[in-house]
Amino acid sequence: MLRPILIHPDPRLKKPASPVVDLSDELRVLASDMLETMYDAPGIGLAAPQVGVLDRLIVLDCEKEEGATPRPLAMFNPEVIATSDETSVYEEGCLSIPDIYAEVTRPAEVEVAWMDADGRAHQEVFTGLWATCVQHEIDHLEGKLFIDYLKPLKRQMITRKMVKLKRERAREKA
Ligand code: K1U
Ligand code: ZN
Repeated sequence: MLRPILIHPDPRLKKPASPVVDLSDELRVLASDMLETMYDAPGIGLAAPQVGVLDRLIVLDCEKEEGATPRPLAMFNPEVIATSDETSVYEEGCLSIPDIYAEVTRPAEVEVAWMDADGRAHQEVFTGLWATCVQHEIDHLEGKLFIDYLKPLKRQMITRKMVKLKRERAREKA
């Protein structure tokens, strides 16, 4: 089932999410819905707070090249356990901030630990777009958006644009 994606500004996008303690079927359904919603958007990642659920769950698949084998990942309680000193700059976007892109500098490599939908523990080093995306998604779990890395004036301009967009969308719906 597709879930509606919250648009910034929304208080649910600014709150830290809670650790997942019990892996319930409800959470497995949420992970599957989030992957469906991410592919439909289309996007390469999605965090539970973006669909209004304040649990520490993210999904991602950065194999976006034509003909690449999909690699859908659902990560419960993801944690960055190591970062490289080397950084990389990527023009990021966000499904909660449509049609806005800006350069963000982050560690080029990150080691992430997480639990899968069956409760199995994983640990992996991510590089390239995977590293950028997994950090962007884990930020969502802390209530942090990529625009929080920008200068305040730029951030304010983007937020005003989003307020206008939300007003227009609400008017279209009525
Ligand atoms: O978290 C999100 O809102 C999803 C976001 C993830 C992301 C993108 C770029 C850098 C870091 C994190 C997106 O997926 S935005 C859409 C997007 O990047 C994309 C869409 C279709 C094809 C390829 C990329
Ligand atoms: Zn985002």
